[in-house]
Amino acid sequence: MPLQQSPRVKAQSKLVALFASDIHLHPSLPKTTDAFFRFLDENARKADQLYLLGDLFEYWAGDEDITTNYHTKIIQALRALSDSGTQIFWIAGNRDFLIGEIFANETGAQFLPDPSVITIANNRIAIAHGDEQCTDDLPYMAFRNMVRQEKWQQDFLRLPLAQRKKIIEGLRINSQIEQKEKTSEIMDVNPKAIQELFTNSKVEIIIHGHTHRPAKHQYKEGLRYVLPDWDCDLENSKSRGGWLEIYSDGQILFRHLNGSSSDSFT
Ligand SMILES: [Mn+2]
Repeated sequence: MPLQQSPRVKAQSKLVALFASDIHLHPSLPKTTDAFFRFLDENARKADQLYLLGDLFEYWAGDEDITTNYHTKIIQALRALSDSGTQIFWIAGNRDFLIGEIFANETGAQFLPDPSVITIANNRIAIAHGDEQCTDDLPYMAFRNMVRQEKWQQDFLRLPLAQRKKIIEGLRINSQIEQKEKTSEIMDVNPKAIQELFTNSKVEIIIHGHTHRPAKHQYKEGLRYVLPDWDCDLENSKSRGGWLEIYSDGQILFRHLNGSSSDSFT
């Protein structure tokens, strides 16, 4: 069998856009946080655009939380990136959908609806967090419908920040317990929801995260790229993470945290 070669990027082609999601930033994960800072400084600066497709934070209880030391550092790093000329686009995840105007103003990030259609290097691409396509998980979909309503969010954001954090912590523990009981199919995107996204948005490429199943899937409608989650704080040193890169000639590559690239994540 011939040795598989890492795909090469043609010299004349330019890095246009990067896509990352599910970094799950939290003060208890210092190595993951450092990897994200390196990504912003060393990689994202070379691109015209950075798309953050949800769950950048492990959770977000409201924009007042912006003033903690940990959050301030992240916001400054994002601001430095947008000031350097890289446009930052943002789609909310199921963990950080309460991020609001203050965050956008401080970082310079532009919020996009979920899903959105963008055009990069002549490719029409649908981008999404991915939770909306997990339609087999009925209890989650009901929860999502509730918390994505403006009225629910207004009421929730009226609670004191400490109380909000407590509620979210409780939800996280519950969802960890529930996830253990759900089958792996239920936790993945639904094939029909993906087909509808291809058809309704008239795209040949879908990029999303959320499922933590990094892969490149081929359909008759086109390609679906699933972004990895990040974790560099694992004891067994099996760090995971990475992002997708699109070049001006249309080439699409996965970039791993160690710098190597591949045509597919698996
Ligand atoms: Mn998610």
